[in-house]
Amino acid sequence: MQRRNFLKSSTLATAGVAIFGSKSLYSDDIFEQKREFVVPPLYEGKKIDGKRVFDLNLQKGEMEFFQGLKTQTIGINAPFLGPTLRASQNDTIKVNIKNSLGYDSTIHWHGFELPAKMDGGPHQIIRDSSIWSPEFAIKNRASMLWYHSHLLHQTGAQVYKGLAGLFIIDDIESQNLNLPHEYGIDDIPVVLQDRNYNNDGSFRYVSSQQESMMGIHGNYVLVNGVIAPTLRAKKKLTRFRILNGSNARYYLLGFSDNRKFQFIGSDGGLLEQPVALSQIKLAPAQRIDIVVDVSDGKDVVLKSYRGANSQNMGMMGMMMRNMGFDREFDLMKIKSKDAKNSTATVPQNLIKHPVWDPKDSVGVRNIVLQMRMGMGMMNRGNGDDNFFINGKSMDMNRIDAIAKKDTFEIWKIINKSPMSHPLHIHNTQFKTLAINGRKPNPSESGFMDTVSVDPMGIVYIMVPFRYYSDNKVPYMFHCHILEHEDGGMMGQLLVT
Ligand SMILES: [Cu+2]
Repeated sequence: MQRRNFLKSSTLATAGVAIFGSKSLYSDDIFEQKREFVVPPLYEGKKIDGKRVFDLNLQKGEMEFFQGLKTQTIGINAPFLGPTLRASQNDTIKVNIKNSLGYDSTIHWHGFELPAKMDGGPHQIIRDSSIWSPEFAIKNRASMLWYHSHLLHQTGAQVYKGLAGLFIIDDIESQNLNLPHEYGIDDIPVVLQDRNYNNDGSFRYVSSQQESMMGIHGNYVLVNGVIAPTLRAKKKLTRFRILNGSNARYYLLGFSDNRKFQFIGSDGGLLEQPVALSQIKLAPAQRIDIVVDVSDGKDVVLKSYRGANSQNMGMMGMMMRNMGFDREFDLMKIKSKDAKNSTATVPQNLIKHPVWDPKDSVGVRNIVLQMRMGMGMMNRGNGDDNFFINGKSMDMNRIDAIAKKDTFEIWKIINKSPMSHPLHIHNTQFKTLAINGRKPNPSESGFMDTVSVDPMGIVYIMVPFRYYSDNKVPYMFHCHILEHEDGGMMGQLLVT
């Protein structure tokens, strides 16, 4: 079969013939299918008794990622993924989540500062056919957060099948900035997720020792659930809020003509000032908020450049590069010949960040990330875990850290393994103090809930714990390579 016709055929050829195994599909051909860009539906809930109420249903579904081939999926109010929820700072939200999956699940509010029992982690299981209704006031500033399954040992598999969605928070400060902000018009959400498929079109999840070690890396990248879509830009100034919703893959994002974009926001919200960049690395679970000028009317491709995995060392790094993980590849095309003039702008000053002095922290907490390499990697869960924080793998019955509410801690995250790990801490938006002995540059100075630590690297972050305490129910902190999280690289944090 000619490779350029591969995507057109109704059956998937051998696993080796896929975008990362076949360079030709990465040339001009990947957009041949002319798939339209899909904007996830916006869901702003209903105001009931002063609360913003959302009704979500975790359900089974079916998708046709490839013409004529059905893929069994799961989603939220949809066959795959969920709606973009939207609310404002200071809103109290209530989310009625019905589980119609036929098995247990959870929904975690990634990036939110919220009460521990509303967090949706492994302790807040939503049993099959039951409803869980978390309720909390939104404390976070304007930002794009997300929600996803967080069931112990099952997070990777459930997110892979589709249990994830976006959450946009607005605030008055950001609304006064005149940034592009019309959802789906000039403010475009982008969820990047790589997937593997079997010949019958079904998802192929972890099936080798290598995949459980490195995390699953798919041969196809879905953009809001669509492979290589084309977006027709409506405005000459277009904002993209991009989530790396992949289980394990890092991206080095940029545009095919190397055009610069304005990087305006990170995980937890806007930066103080925009930073002009032509490439930016995005680790699993991280988000970026960027504004791109498409007034030249030319087609341009959002792509991932070589170097996304260049930090990985030794045998691990070599293996990842040999498997083509570090290849450059296209994600989506942007056509802008019909884009209209925009009245939005990117101001020189965005918002003010509070000044956090490391001297105001109560101390330094060491977090050592380690993994066991080699044979036995396929054994999952129940004491066979291969991933560790401070020498221990996740145990729901053990509290690993106790922090005090209304304090700052400095976390010294030490990676003693040959691959990068994106460490995520629940219930906080922190700031980076130092990366491998250097100060963060302006593009690394935003609010984050997930920070990537290079192999054998050390990152210092300053972590606030605010608003809520609970003497019993912990929050999680963990690697957001979901196969590592499920394999034990997770700990429990009590904020008292
Ligand atoms: Cu990891």
